[in-house]
Amino acid sequence: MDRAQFTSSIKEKARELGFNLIGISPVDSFPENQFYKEWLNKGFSGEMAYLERNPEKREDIQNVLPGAKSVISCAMNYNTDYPYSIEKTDKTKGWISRYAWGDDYHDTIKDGLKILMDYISSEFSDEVKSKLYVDTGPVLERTYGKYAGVGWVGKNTCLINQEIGSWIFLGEIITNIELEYDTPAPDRCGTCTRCIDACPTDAIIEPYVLDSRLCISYLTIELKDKIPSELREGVQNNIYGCDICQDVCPWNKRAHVSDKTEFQPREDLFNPDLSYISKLTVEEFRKQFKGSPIKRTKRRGLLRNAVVAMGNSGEKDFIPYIRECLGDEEPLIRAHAVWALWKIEGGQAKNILVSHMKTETDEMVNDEIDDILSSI
Ligand code: B12
Ligand code: SF4
Ligand code: SF4
Repeated sequence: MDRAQFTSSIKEKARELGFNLIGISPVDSFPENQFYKEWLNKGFSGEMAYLERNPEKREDIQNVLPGAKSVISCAMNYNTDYPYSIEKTDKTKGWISRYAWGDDYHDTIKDGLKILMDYISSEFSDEVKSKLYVDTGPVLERTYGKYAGVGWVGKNTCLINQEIGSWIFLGEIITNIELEYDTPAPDRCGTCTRCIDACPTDAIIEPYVLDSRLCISYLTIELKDKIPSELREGVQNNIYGCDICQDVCPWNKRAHVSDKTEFQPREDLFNPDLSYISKLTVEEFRKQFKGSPIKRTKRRGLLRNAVVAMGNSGEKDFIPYIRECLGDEEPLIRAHAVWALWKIEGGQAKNILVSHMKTETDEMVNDEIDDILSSI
C-alpha cells in the first residue's frame, strides 16, 4: 500500500469503528501553543493543576512520542434526540450537560482508538510506534482537531464541524509514520456572537478566550471547593457541566443524532428532580453513576450543585430538603445549604442559621453563615 492508500484505509477503519470524523495533521509547532501558555499565565485554568503539568509535552509532541510525525484526530458524535438546555423551564429540576447523559465517553473512545492503533501496527510494520489520548493527556486536542480539518475552533472555544456541529468527543493517535495530511477547516463563526451573549457568567471574556474560573462547567465539575457566592446565581439549575454556548450555536441546529446506545440518557437522567439528587446517599450515588462521567464530582460535588440549584429556584417546597442538607456530614454541602436557605427565605432564615451556628464546628460553614448574617 502506498501512503495515500494506507491513509484512506486508516480512515475507513476508523469509520467502521464508529468515529464520525477523522482527520490527520502533521506534527508541528502551531501558534496556539503560545496562546495556551498565555492562557495559563493569566490564571484562566483556575485550580486545574493538571493543565500546568508536562508543559514540554504540550509544547512539542516529540516529547510525548520521540519521532512522532502525524496526529490522527478522531471525533465521535454524542448528540441525542433530546431537548436543549435552553428549552428547560422547570426550575425544580436540575440540568445535566449532554455529554454526561450516558456512559463515560473516555472508555468508548479509548476502546475504538485502541483497535485502530492495533490495525495500524498490524498493517504497516513492526517499527510503527503510536500513542493514543482521550481528554486527559498533554495534547491540545482542539488544536490538533483544527489542523486535521475536523472542524474550526469557534468563539465559544469548541471544535465545530460544518456538517455535524460541536456535540463531538475528540481522541487522537500520535504516530511515527508519515501519512497524507488534511487541511484546516476555515472559521465559520463570521459576525455571530450568540455564544458570548448567552453565557450566563460571561466566561467567554473575548471571542475564542474562555476564563475557566467563570465557566459553569468548571464550577460544577472541576472545582472541588466552594462555588464563589457571586457566581452561584449564574449557575442556574445546571448541576453538572453546561451546554448553553453550544445550544445557541447555529451550527448545532442541524446536528446529527448518534445512535450509540452508550450516549443515550440513563433513565431520563438529563433533567432529574433536585430533591432526588439532594437525598442521594454515598451508596446510591455510586450505584446510580457507575460508569458515568458524573462520578467525577463525587457525591459531595453533585449535592453541592443541587443545593445551589434549589436556592436558585426560589421554591419554598425545597426548604425541608435544604434543611436536611444543612445536617449533611460534608461541610461543603452544609455551606451551600446555608446560602440556599438564605436565597429562598431571605431575612427569615436568620433564626435557623443562628441556631445552627451553636452546633456547627466547621470554619468554612461558620464563615458562610457570618457572611450571610451580616448581609441580612
Ligand atoms: C480543561 C478543559 C476544559 C475546561 C476549560 C475549557 C476551555 N475552553 O479551555 C472546562 C472545565 C471549562 C471545560 C469545559 C468543557 N469541556 Co472541556 N476540556 C478541557 C481539556 C482537558 C483541555 C482544554 C485546554 O487545554 N484548554 C485550554 C485552552 C486555552 O485550550 P483549547 O480549548 O484547546 O484552545 C486552543 C484553541 O482554542 C486555540 N485557539 C482557538 N482560537 C483561538 C483564537 C486565538 C486568538 C488564539 C490565540 C488561539 C485560539 O488555542 C488554544 C490553545 O491551543 C480538553 C481535552 C484536551 N486534552 O484538550 C477538554 C475538551 C476541550 N472539553 C470538551 C468538552 C466536551 C467540554 C464541555 C462541552 C463539557 C460540558 N458540557 O460542560 C465544556 C465546554 C465549555 C467550552 N465552551 O469550552 C471536549 C471538546 C469537544 C469539542 N467539540 O470541542 C474536549 C476536547 C474533551 C474531549 N476529548 O472530547 N473543559
Ligand atoms: S459552558 Fe456555559 S458557562 Fe461555560 S462558556 Fe459556555 S455558556 Fe458559558
Ligand atoms: S454561537 Fe456563533 S460565534 Fe459562537 S461558536 Fe457558534 S457560530 Fe461561532
